[in-house]
Amino acid sequence: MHFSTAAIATALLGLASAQKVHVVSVSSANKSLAFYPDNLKAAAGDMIQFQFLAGNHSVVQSNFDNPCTPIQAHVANATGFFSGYMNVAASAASGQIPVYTVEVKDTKPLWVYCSQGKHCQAGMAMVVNENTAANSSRSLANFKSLAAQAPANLDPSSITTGNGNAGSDSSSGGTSSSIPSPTESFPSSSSSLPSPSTTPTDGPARALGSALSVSAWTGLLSIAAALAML
Ligand SMILES: *[C@@H]1O[C@H](CO)[C@@H](O)[C@H](O)[C@H]1NC(C)=O
Ligand SMILES: *[C@@H]1O[C@H](CO)[C@@H](O)[C@H](O)[C@H]1NC(C)=O
Ligand SMILES: *[C@@H]1O[C@H](CO)[C@@H](O)[C@H](O)[C@H]1NC(C)=O
Ligand SMILES: *[C@@H]1O[C@H](CO)[C@@H](O)[C@H](O)[C@H]1NC(C)=O
Ligand SMILES: [Cu+2]
Repeated sequence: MHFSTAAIATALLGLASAQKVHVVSVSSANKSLAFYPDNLKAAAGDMIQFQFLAGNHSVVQSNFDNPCTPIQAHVANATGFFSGYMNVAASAASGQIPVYTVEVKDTKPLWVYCSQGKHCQAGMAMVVNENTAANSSRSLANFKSLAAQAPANLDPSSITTGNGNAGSDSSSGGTSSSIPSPTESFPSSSSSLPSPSTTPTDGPARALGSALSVSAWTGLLSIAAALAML
């Protein structure tokens, strides 16, 4: 079967217009332990693209009540997302930065932290679709307060669950060797979509039909394109 280039382009445009990409910077040139922004709203179907700008960080999904711990440690059948550790220096040599993109499945709050060292406790935590109208306790400020007291900062490789979903997915890893490379296929503005011509890497967080379900992929973005977004 044949598809014309025009037909494919039309299909891609349709996809791009349906989804918004929210860019979140992970750390910054000053090596801060923070996400920018750390509190954002996203619609169902939107994408959140984490761009790793410095250091060696990760993004991991937790729930509100158990910060600095992967969600699957506390929520039955949840798999949660985990970017793996993204070492920026390793990619800089090739003029690229690591990116990790998740698709937002619904508008329920998504709680996110970095599992490196004690970064989570230090405040490297964020929320998508905070909903203090539903429960005023569940604010980003309270999440960070809870995180500051968390006894440990865990990634999925250091927990066990009863449902077989534990463990980091090594194929999602944070090293540039495991990441699809095409720089030209990523958006040059935050309103466009990473091109499907990039081979998506299955993230560890596929399954789950729950509210927090996301699909995730890992890639590299050319630094020039990234700067254009900032
Ligand atoms: C670090 O950089 C971020 C992003 O540009 C900025 O918002 C923040 O204020 C900076 N922090 C310090 C301590 O300079
Ligand atoms: C990045 O951090 C992870 C977790 O601490 C560590 O295992 C890995 O060796 C680090 N990568 C580099 C290149 O330092
Ligand atoms: C988790 O999955 C198992 C097996 O599919 C199912 O029996 C169980 O009800 C699920 N638990 C929750 C809380 O969804
Ligand atoms: C609001 O959230 C807090 C923290 O998770 C929880 O302890 C409390 O039970 C929640 N309140 C309601 C009414 O669900
Ligand atoms: Cu970090």
